[in-house]
Amino acid sequence: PLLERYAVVGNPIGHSKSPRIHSQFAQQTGQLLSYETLLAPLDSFAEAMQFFFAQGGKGLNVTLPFKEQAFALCHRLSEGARRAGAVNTLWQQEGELWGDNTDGVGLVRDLSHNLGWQLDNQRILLLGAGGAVRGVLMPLLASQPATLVIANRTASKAQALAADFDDMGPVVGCGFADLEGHCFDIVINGTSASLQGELPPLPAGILAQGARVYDMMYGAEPTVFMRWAQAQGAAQAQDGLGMLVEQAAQSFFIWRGVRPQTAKVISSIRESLLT
Ligand code: SKM
Repeated sequence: PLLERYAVVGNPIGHSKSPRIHSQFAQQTGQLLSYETLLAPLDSFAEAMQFFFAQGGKGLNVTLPFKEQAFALCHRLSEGARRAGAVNTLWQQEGELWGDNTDGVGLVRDLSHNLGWQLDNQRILLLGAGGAVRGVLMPLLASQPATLVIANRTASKAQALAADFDDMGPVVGCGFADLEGHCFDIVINGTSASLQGELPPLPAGILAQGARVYDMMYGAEPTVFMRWAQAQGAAQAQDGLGMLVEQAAQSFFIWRGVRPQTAKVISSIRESLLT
């Protein structure tokens, strides 16, 4: 085929913005490629993935609920993917399946490059202890926060996660109630609560003066978490659309060796959310 094929695989997958993002990257950089959505049956991710590559597919993004399965199927992993225990970017090289995880790089790039938030020496709070949080811990710790606290409904899960990464920097895990009396410069929501319109039970007063808040979720409207942050006096509250576009840019770079510009793509996807 004339166009090299890429896709994002998940279940469900209809909501994915990845095809729009990657076709804008391709257009902008003059790369000839196609990028589609691929709905894999819940019990047949491996088969769907193998079929895609057998048909000549060049690369896949992987989204929920298949990132851990993708990780397990890879022959070669980046350090980030190994640490995350999850893969969102797949490609083949010399007959082997390679995997990386670009979510954390995407988050850090959105925070520091796009938003201009300082990360080093900051007190950072991460909410949740699931895959989304595990996936971003390595790049976040690499940006040298003063402290990184992981808070979760089940404290033991946050503590176990922190223990997996404490060779990389000052990270601890706790329950939400344990946050009482502490405050943070940056708070990042990685719970899926936002999706259901729910708020993690956070004590008041955890935002330091001038604190900035980030929700990994995104949508047409500010998330409940962003509204909570504004009511608590946050200096800024941002959703996760920039992270989505930046993780895509990093995948595109891995596959094509070209780094696309993201600012215009972020605003164009933002507009499409509103219509
Ligand atoms: O990690 C990303 C994935 O690469 C693509 C995606 C999407 O298309 O919605 C979301 C995230 O899981």
